[in-house]
Amino acid sequence: MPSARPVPSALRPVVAAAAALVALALVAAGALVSSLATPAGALSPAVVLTSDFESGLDGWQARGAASVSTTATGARGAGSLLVQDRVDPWDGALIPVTEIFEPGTTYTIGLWLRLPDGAGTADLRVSVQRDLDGQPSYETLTTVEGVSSQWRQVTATYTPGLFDTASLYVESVSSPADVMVDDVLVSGVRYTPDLSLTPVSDAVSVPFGIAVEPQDLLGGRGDLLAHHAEQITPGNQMKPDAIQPTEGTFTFAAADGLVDWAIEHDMRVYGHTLLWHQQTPDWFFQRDGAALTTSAADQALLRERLRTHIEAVADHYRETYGEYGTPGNPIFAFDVVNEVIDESQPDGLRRSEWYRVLGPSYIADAFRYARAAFGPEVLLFINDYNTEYPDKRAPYLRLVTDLLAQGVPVDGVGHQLHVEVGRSIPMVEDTIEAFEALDVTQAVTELDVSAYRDSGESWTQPPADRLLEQGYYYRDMLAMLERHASSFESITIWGLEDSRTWLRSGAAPLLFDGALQAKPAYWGIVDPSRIGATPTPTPSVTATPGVTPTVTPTPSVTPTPSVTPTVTATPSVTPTPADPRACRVAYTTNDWNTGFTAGVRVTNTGTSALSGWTLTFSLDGGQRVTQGWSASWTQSGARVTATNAAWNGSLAPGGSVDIGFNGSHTGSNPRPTSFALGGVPCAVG
Ligand code: 9MR
Repeated sequence: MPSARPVPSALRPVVAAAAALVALALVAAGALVSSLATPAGALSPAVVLTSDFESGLDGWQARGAASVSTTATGARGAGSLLVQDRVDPWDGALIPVTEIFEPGTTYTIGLWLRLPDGAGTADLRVSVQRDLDGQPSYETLTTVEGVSSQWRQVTATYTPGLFDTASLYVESVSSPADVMVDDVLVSGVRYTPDLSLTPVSDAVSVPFGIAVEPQDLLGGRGDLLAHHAEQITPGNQMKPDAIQPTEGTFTFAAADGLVDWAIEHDMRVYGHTLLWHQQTPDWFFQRDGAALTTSAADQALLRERLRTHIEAVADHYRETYGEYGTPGNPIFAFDVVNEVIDESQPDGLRRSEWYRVLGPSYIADAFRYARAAFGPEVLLFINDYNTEYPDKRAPYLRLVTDLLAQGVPVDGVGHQLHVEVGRSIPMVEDTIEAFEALDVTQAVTELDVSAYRDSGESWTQPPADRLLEQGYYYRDMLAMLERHASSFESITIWGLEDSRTWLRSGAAPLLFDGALQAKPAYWGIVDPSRIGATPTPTPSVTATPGVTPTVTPTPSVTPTPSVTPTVTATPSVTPTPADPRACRVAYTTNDWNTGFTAGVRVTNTGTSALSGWTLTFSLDGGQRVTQGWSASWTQSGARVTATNAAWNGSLAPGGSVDIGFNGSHTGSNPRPTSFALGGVPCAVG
């Protein structure tokens, strides 16, 4: 089956280079790595575009104010494309790809870039403009920093969403320097999922959902989604910036595309989100361009904007699909407020613009407006991340308890569960149990499990043993959630397949790889026997050295009891005469562009109980701790100190405590290499 449109006859395939690019695309998609993956059938890589500029412009044109011509100097052969007369960063060179690209197919784009001699350096971008229903969208495929007069080879992958017209282009971040382009080669691969696999929704007793973007509905991705999920959450399309970019202008097209698809596939929709501190346009918090104050008039204005926004969303979906709770309308739940907790604040509430202008009252108001607008059939959720950590759990629980006591219509509590392999599952269960005491339902709203334990790890694809470990983690997490199934309205995973995660490349946090094939993570949920038993006992078992020598059972060979005492004597097994003050630290992080969440598990591997402890380590890459939990955190230069909270100071031999923090970094996030507990160096790992 051809994976993309035929190569225009004018374009000559460059077979070796194409094969290399396709191989790259497959590695990026994980197709060559996951040993448990069903073979990625029906892969049909095809070169869809080549331009070597040796006999003309090969269909390339000027974009914006620029002019284009060919030069005699090529990256490898003779000839390249020269872009001149640029004024703005978006002026450049483009090639129309309307007839070349197909929505939902994954393309690998390779090209060479440089600046002319003497032009200094510039940060360049390879981008795509897609126009749909008269609305342009601009997507950066890759940014190439510091391009000089040396040729640089660039590779990017890209999966277009729907478009009426589309163009591939080269631009810059800011400099209008002249640019040279050569040897452009684009190949496409259409991946085909295995639809004979058991749907995840059949294996999970709670309604199972996946968060999606419009690209996830197309081609093989759409087939995969329809096969495994029974509800979707729009990843970005229902956020305030998507729905009301300027005051009074409502744009529902992208969100409606997702809802229409859900209806066609008999699925429910979980709405996300009516209020957030991110992805909310500035105009919400301004009057005539100036920041709103806390005056009664400004407070009334912001409250009115909140009410208007919520009503507009509710009215739109009622008018379009019928009353909520009737068969035509699939929206059954909505995140009303997202991420309003900040455990480092005395009142536990985030200091957002909402809070600055309105104080804490906006939360109850949002729920009341939502109930009035949506009616009783839509479940109203509060949603947050890191809710498993005790320091976050406490203010979350307090807030929901207070809201319920005031009669505020909160129906459900969401736990995002953006975690990494190894984050404590018992801690998650403790949070679930804490909320089971309240009159609310619960949902896992954004589960994903990064394969990276910390920011020191980096790879194109996780090693096979880590993917297996991730499979065990999903298995254990879902098994725990199943024990609480009656407390849950739904369980949603934040993304369909690894190539489209919000996490950094290589995190591979989802159930399917970029080639749409099942990973061990899928089998961990659907049929754990396919990934075998956990190979080694979990580290906490080894923490009690006195217990280890129960290697005794050999006596069956010689039943004479006299043999036994010699067995017990194996003192060499017991680690050196018990150290009263030994410790071990496991440090994991979940990274994004400029920030990270770190989980730190401290285990007392010594023989004496601690009452009160202090952990020290260094962040040597300029990282800053922005917010910590389950300990009192301070930072001086690179040195970070965490001192126990009032409730977790006692640490028995073999006992562990989980603490953590959010941090910022500026591009690199090296992990700390040494930790000390009360000044005593700890084992790491
Ligand atoms: O998945 C979303 C990603 O595409 C956006 O760039 C990002 C912007 O803030 O938001 C992501 O979704 C977030 C969700 O809305 C709330 N919880 C955290 C999610 C991951 O950042």
